[in-house]
Amino acid sequence: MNDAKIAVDNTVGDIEALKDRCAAAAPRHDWSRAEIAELFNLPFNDLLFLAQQVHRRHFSATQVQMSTLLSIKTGGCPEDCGYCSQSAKFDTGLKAEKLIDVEATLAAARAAKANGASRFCMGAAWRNPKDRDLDKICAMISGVKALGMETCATLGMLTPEQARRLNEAGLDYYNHNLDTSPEYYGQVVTTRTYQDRLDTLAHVRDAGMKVCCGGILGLGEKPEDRVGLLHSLATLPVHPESVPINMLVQVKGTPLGDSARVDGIEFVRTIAVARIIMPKSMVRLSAGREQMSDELQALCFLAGANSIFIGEKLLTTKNPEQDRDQALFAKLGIEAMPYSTAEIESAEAAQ
Ligand code: SAM
Ligand code: DTB
Ligand code: SF4
Repeated sequence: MNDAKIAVDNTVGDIEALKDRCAAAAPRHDWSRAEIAELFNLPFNDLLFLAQQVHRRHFSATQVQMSTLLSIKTGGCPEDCGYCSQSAKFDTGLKAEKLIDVEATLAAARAAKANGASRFCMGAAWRNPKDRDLDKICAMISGVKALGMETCATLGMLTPEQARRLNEAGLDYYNHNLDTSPEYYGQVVTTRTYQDRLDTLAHVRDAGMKVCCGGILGLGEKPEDRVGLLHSLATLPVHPESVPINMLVQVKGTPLGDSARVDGIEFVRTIAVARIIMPKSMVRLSAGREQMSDELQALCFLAGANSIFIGEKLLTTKNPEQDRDQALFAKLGIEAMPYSTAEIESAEAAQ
């Protein structure tokens, strides 16, 4: 039994019937918080068995999609996200840098491809991009695309017109996280609202791009907030094709730098519930792998995570070294998901 059961106001009734619905159903967009809480509350082995069934229905159980991140504009951000090394409001010792050159970005993308990444994600520490920066960003996107990689960017809030320009330049995915539940969001970020995030996600979708949207565990949230985050994601009109689940990387100098670490089993449960309720989405085991044991990562893959970041750096913090990752993949029999498979599967996720 799970010791830390989540209180459910409105029980869903027959748990066996809920399990059957999860195992059989096409993607649903009408999940209730009570159903999601009941999934979190399942005995761990039942939850993982269910997640495996759902995972194997839609994906190869041994293939993992691999992306590499690059910070193209670092630090000095006007936002106050309580977890972030890049906010100008906190003294984290990070050196701010201007938007880098197109050629430097393409060199990093070539290196990432040579190391086995099929997707290249460019991140900028902005509240929102300025229109004048977008020319350079669009040149980066079309250059990376021309290398035969999928493209992803995370640049903050977008207007509909900016989203349209990025789509035209060949951007496949836009990453914009909801981070936590709507109720807890204001404890983590005060310089923008949950609705601001949802608005940008709608602009990305309307422009025709795929959505990469997830959250962070370890922000001091309650288990109910993890239910609330997954509920927000799974009730979007279209499920995000990519759902990053980050474990907080504690950064000294940020308000959340000393927060309590998330229990590993609770983290795995969150991955498993995400897999079950968004069955066709890539669930990404994102930040925090550096601090995880091989065994914890193996449980995350068993729970249905099928996408990761490779490369020794995330944006500003450490990711596992290549040798450690390669040894782990060899031990687990994991192989890189081919680019074409990832493309087809993400197109299906949107159905
Ligand atoms: N400025 C843009 C924005 O906030 O949308 C893009 C960059 S931001 C670094 C991308 C995402 O990284 C955040 O939304 C957050 O979910 C995640 N992130 C940032 N710092 C993190 C940390 N210390 N640990 C885990 N995830 C983190
Ligand atoms: C996401 O959800 N995780 C990635 C990506 N989207 C951009 C970012 C993780 C950042 C971790 C902290 C850092 O390296 O600065
Ligand atoms: Fe800025 Fe993004 Fe960091 Fe928030 S998460 S402070 S918006 S870079």
